[in-house]
Amino acid sequence: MALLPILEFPDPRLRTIAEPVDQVDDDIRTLIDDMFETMYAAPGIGLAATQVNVHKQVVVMDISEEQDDPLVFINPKVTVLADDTLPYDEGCLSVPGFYETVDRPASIQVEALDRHGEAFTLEPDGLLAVCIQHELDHLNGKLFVDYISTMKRNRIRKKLEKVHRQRA
Ligand code: QAP
Ligand code: CO
Repeated sequence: MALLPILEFPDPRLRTIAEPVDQVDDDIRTLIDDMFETMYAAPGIGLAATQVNVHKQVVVMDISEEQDDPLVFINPKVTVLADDTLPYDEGCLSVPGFYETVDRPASIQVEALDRHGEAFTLEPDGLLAVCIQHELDHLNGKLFVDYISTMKRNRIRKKLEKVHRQRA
């Protein structure tokens, strides 16, 4: 197992479009295990491979209080089922310390492969629905800060750039 470094906004590598996984093999399962270790250590509730600079369509998630309900989504596809939306105060391991309200579709269906390459379908609601859409955005190079005003996004960018300078 390994802790992986997490890319932070405004790192341009977070804008990379992830490739589909063509074979769910042991290398992918090792990536998944390392992503869970990294997410649980943070701690976080969701992590996309993009955030650890691996540009494959792999997402791990666990929204349970006890961190005992790991979910894996490989090559996920989201279908919007209805036009109702849910506002949620979102954060992101790649935008540490900042939270903003984002509106997303509330009723969705998700199709994906699990860690054995088996297809499954979910109709999540609430936080799970929000989190899956947030993580799928990462695979498409998109961040939650893209949904807020340019002024707010630039303020966050400047503050994080300052943190990164002071770290260096
Ligand atoms: C995505 O986010 C998410 O700012 C997952 O300092 C979050 O795990 C989707 C985290 C909320 C929907 C709603 C954030 C940890 C973790 C921080 C996370 C921080 C430390 C964020
Ligand atoms: Co995120």
